[in-house]
Amino acid sequence: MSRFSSYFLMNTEDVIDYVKQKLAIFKEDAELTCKEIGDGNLNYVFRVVDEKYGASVIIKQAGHTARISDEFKLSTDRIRIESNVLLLQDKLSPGLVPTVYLFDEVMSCCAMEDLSDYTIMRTALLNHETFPAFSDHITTFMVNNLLLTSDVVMEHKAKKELVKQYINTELCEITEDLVYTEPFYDNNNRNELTPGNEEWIKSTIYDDEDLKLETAKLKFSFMNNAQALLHGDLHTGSIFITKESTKVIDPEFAFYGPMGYDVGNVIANLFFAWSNGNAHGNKDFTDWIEKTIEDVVDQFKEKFKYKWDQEVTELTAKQVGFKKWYLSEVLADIAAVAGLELTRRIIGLAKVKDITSITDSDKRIEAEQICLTAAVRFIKQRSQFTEGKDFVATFKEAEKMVKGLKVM
Ligand code: SR1
Ligand code: MG
Repeated sequence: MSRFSSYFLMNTEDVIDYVKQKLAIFKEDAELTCKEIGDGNLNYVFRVVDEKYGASVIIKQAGHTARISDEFKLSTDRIRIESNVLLLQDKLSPGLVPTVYLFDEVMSCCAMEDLSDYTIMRTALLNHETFPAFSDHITTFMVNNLLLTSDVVMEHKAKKELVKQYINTELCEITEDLVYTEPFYDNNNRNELTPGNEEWIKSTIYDDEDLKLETAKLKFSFMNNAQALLHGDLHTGSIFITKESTKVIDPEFAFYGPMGYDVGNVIANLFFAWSNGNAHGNKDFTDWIEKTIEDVVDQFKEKFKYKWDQEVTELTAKQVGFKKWYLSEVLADIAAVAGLELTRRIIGLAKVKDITSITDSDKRIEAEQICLTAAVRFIKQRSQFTEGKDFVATFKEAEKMVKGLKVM
């Protein structure tokens, strides 16, 4: 009987044995080494390399709790979701995700293409690198995966089958708590406010009852609007990138939810990169980020409309005016989710390095206040964001307001 016929959490030695038994990637006389390279919040990621011939593979394994904290008890089923979603996304948007070689239900792990020629996008953005092809790649990824898994295109019974397959109870609960609830209520006492910014955050976020009403509406839309199969955690740490190529990874939070969730996450995380560039006075970089944010929104709209006309199958969705209405709802969700992501990464426990690595305390507080000022507008005035430039203009106004307040 194989020692991999019942689940245990593997170490690097186990992983070497595992790939020898389970995969046909390596030669008989390969000299395998293995390192745990994960830096995400949930899983263990091993890179196995044949030092003799150069072949390599990634093994990703889920534990029964989150890697960052035992407080989060999680089903290992998330690896099934991740593997299946990657396989589906590879069909819907070829070339934009890593190839999956194997999914192992018993060991709750999967084997996939090693992308070590790529850099995690957040790391590259922290070095203020720019990626001219990014907006084109990410908008193709989002339009194809979102529109083609929706009721607008799919036969409705087949779509409902997918909704069932991708019920993702525990990971959705993390998002419901960390994105939609705790940043506004601190109900689990897990928020972490930057010293010196507490009073401002209290009056701008915790005490704003109108804001909390809007976020309550958005939470119930997140839980009930099974619009499309989302990636579910599409931040710049879930993207591997080079100048020429983009690969989206880590869809373990995937489930059927509102399309704007993915696009809003991309936008918010680009604003975090902007904030880092701004704190370091790198105008060329912030100019590129502004242009990229505009392009992501505008290219998403254009590709969405084009794909809609090509692919729509549903009779009632062809009704004149419906496409325009549908897209306007998605755009409002994009703005709202951008606001929610900006808020939760600053107030909640899962932070982003773009902000935490700003060592000058005044500059960090300023960056946080700019993000949160824009976030409140994105949430409350969400139906007013119809073009890329609206997003950037609001952020720049927020910057002026926060800097103006400091002068007074
Ligand atoms: C406990 S998990 C915290 C965060 O990490 C993931 O990447 C998701 O963004 C989640 O909200
Ligand atoms: Mg992740």
